[in-house]
Amino acid sequence: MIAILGAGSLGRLWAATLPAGQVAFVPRPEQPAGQLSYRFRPFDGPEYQVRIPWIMPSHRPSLLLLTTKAGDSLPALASTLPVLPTDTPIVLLQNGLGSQQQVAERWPDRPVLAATTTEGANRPEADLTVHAGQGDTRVGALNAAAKAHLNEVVHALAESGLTVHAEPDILGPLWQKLVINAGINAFTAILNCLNGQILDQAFYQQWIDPLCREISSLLLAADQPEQTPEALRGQIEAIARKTATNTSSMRADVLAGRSTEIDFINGYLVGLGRQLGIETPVNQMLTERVKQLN
Ligand code: KPL
Repeated sequence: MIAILGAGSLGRLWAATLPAGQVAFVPRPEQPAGQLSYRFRPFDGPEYQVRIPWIMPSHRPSLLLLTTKAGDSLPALASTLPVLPTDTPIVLLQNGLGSQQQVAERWPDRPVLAATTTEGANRPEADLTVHAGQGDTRVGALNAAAKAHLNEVVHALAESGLTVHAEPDILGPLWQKLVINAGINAFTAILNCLNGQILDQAFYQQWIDPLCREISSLLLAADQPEQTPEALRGQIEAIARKTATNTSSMRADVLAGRSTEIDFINGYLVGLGRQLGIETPVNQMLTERVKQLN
């Protein structure tokens, strides 16, 4: 049984696609008993009703999949881990960077893995989850205790029918996704527009090259493969075009009055720059502007 902590769009996508009877949600303390029921629209089929039971983490799930927002990871795990067996693998599926390291540092003896996905899911209505775009999910160990669990975790998640790969070094794919989110999400939130619409806006045109120069220097200093600012801009714009009609997760958070993941995206890059002695004024400006939106 896979236990999912975090019943947002991605948590609901995994719950709906994993085989029925082999998946459950972990309840929040205030959650009523029973099951979570919602409509699910698969990528290429008609909508149907999904009913997912709640499970207490003490019931020995085969793995715990954390699908909360990055900023909720630590508090959500702090209330769940005391009753989760210590050898249960924990898979962190958060945007950005920083929250994964915080978890791995706080629970060094637990098997902690991280995942990153390009699957697209959204909730246009509170009880409807839509699998909006097919992608793939990469999973890798974050600490030594997790290495022995990697293959079994990939196998278990692949039962969903979604594409799942094992990654020997998950930091690389996490960085790749961070670059994309750093170059799209804040702009869509500040400009209050769809992903594809940032490309024609003067504010984006003004800041994208200096932003990519900052990220390029940070990648090098963080021992990631060298990427020129031009190459980074090309990657960001390819995804902005591919997801042109999407509302980014950050814009959706702002519109719904939720806190955003900016501290784990551009804000993470500001903190890293501070540690490494690299100036990051554009990341700083984007972080401040997004914080003013809440
Ligand atoms: O990951 C995304 C997000 O919205 O967080 C992108 C790639 C920008 C797609 O919307």
